Amino acid sequence: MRILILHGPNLNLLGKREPDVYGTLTLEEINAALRTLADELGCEVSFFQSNAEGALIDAIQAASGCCDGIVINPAAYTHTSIAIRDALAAVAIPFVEVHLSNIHRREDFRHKSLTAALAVGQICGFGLNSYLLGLRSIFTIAKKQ
Ligand code: CA2
Repeated sequence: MRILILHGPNLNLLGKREPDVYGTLTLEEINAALRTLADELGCEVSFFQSNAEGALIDAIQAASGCCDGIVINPAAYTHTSIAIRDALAAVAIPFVEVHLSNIHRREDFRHKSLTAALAVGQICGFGLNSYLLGLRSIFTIAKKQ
């Protein structure tokens, strides 16, 4: 089983800026923790981060036929990208939407997600654990399919 972990724009800055909002872990440390969990679960994981909407869409399309599940933090594109939503709908791979922060207790414009309605579920507000819970959840779903 193979799970794709997708990180959206600016998440490459994790650990370097705004630690009060997003914590002190770097993206590399988050990916390392996900790899450790994937080894425990017995699944393969691949990682992709981009600041570009089109590159994220290409990665979603490329997952078709090779990935059984997706954990995605679309970052700011959560709130704006119909194109990412359409790509997720087109590939029809089960996915979990994750966020480090609790988007529902932040600015109003972060309350809306264009992708959550297509997701198996949304996990937000738990920092690294949002990703780890996301991986555990999508692993369980994908195993049943
Ligand atoms: O809480 C999350 O995971 C978000 O997806 C993070 C996005 C934000 O636009 C969403 O509303 C919620 C922002 C990611 C930017 O990450 C940074 C990390 C360090 C410094 C600056 C930005």
